Amino acid sequence: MKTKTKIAAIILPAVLLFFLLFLLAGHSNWSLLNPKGPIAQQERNLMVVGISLMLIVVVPVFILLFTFAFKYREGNKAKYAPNQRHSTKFQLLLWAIPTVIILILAVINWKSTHQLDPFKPLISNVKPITIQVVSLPWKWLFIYPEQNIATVNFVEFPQTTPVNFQLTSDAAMNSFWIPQLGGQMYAMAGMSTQLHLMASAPGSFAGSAAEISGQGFSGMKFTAKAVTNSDFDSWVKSVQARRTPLGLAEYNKLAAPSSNNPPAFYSSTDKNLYNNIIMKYMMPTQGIQ
Ligand SMILES: [Cu+2]
Repeated sequence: MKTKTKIAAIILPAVLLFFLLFLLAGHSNWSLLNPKGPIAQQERNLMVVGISLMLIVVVPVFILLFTFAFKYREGNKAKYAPNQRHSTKFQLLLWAIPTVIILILAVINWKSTHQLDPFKPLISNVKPITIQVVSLPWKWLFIYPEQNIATVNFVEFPQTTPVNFQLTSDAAMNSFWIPQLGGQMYAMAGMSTQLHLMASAPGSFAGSAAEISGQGFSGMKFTAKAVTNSDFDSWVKSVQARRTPLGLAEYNKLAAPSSNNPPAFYSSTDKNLYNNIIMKYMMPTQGIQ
């Protein structure tokens, strides 16, 4: 190998490696690489493992691309072999590496797809909390059936407690996403989906609508706040103490289109509100009119 080829063969992988390390450094805005809960952590690891395995093919391909272009450039006296047709060794290598990588990826993905099924409750000694989520145009409504309160564009729950989100929509289909806690889940009218998440420590996490749903979509953001158990209890009491019940009239106002809604808090809700919203699309005469 000539000196220049050697230099290229060292610099190229070094640049790629540096870029990869920069990506993995966990820049604060890159929430997917900065997980704050067990589900998001496993999903991040899965992404890193998958990308690393694929780089085993991608990095050599790019190194070879530049090496060949440099070696067989005009004016260089590289060996000219126009009758070269077949190399069993090379063919074996060419097929074996991707086959092994795909087998490893298949096993890892099969296992983690079942392990990280969003509908599967998390294993924990702590009693889970249920929060019902309704996608409205263009805001998120959170109903706490156990605490009998509701909020808009703000959701609070205790840390290290499994959160059982039940999701539906009283409008177009949408996607509920708290990137630092886990992947998205669809919210669809006339049915209820589930998403099980948990925060490992107190903190505020950005939540959004990950599916374009119309005019006010960009303002359909919320804060997900994880707090200690005692902080959660006192927060629930403070919301219950407000005199702002979420009756049918208030709900219908909320369900009407509006954009960039600030957080709102309701001291009580109708026990069947969530089910009625679903039934509205199943049996129109039984649900909310
Ligand atoms: Cu799809």
